[in-house]
Amino acid sequence: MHNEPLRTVDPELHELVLAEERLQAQKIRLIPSENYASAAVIEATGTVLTNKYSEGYPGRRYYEGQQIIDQVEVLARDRAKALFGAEAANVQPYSGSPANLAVYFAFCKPGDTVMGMALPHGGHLTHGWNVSITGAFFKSVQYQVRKEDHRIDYDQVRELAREHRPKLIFAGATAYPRIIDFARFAEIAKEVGAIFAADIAHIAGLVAGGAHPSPVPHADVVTTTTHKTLRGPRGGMILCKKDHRKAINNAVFPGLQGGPHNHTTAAIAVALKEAATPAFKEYAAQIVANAKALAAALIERGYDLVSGGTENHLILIDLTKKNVPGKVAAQALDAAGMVCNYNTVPFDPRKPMDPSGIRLGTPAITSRGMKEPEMVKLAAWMDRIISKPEDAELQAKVAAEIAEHCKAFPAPGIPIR
Ligand code: DSN
Repeated sequence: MHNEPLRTVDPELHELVLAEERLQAQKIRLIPSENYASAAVIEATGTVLTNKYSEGYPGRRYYEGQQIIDQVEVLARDRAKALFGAEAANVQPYSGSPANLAVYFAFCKPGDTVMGMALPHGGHLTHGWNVSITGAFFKSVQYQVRKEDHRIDYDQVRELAREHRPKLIFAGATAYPRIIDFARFAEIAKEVGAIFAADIAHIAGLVAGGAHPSPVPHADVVTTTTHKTLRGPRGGMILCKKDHRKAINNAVFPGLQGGPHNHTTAAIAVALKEAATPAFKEYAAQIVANAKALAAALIERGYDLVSGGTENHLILIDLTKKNVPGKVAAQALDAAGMVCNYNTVPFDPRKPMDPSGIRLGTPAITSRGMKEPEMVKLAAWMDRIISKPEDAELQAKVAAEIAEHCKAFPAPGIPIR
């Protein structure tokens, strides 16, 4: 029983995995935080490293038998430091939210003032939004984008920081299509004596591949997930200046977590090795080129893009002028083989569960080898569906066209069956 394959032990679950494989292979996946991990990354996550407990850090563990695990973690840590040019790295956070919580725990006490970008303006829940523990346990001051151009209002960031003197300032976003000026944030943080944390979860692959400026020279701490543009397993990572290494390590373990997920650490090491290759640099540049091409093709078809376009991997469309709610559009697109998510747009008059926009990203389709000509086709497919979101027959027809189209672009990590 213990050595039988999944298909024998649990045919029901095995069939669900195969069905998800088919979905991921046949659809154009446009959620900007998703990707296709390579076969090697997936293989590393499915290894016996999952069997081992290793609370502590390499050379200082609370369990014996760490001869191999220590080497795995050191490899991942060293590769992270080398790839991003960081003085210290912690590869144990279970994902992005725990990584961010560790930063709060390292530098703040409950009730302290913190600053981050408001969620409806593109920030993340853990940057102090009110429904998150980070908004409930800290006094959170939220900055926004400007109404006229949807760019971060750095003057407002500075004014708020001078007024509220936060302990910690977060930069980083989940729905911001523009380059973030990390040097400017660092200047503001320095002026008010705050710790500057850059959350690069969305853009870590772009930073590693040289397609977005790096926060590492400017920030005290940099947090990231490892599974978005970086194309690793689901996990998290914290880079920091060496003066903060102890505080960050203590905050992750024993502060927040128990044993690290060693199979994930191994897969992060693999992803970091892949991210150090010339091919990854090309991929990072192509993500941005694809996003720009898709944005241009959508603008040509009369779509209203937040900030007027993109400089990174994502696009936010405000569908107000098209008279289609974001949720309706996202559901129609999914039925037609294009998976995205509905999303608030800055100053959205509608509710988060029924907002005005949709969010698109190019990392996953770039990993499949799609380039600019495919972005023009994609905009045409999207436009056909959004123009008639109630037409189920059209959705089925486009879904079949897309499934056929996808055959020419095999998805990394998915066996061809
Ligand atoms: N849930 C992620 C995203 O989709 O942007 C952020 O954590």
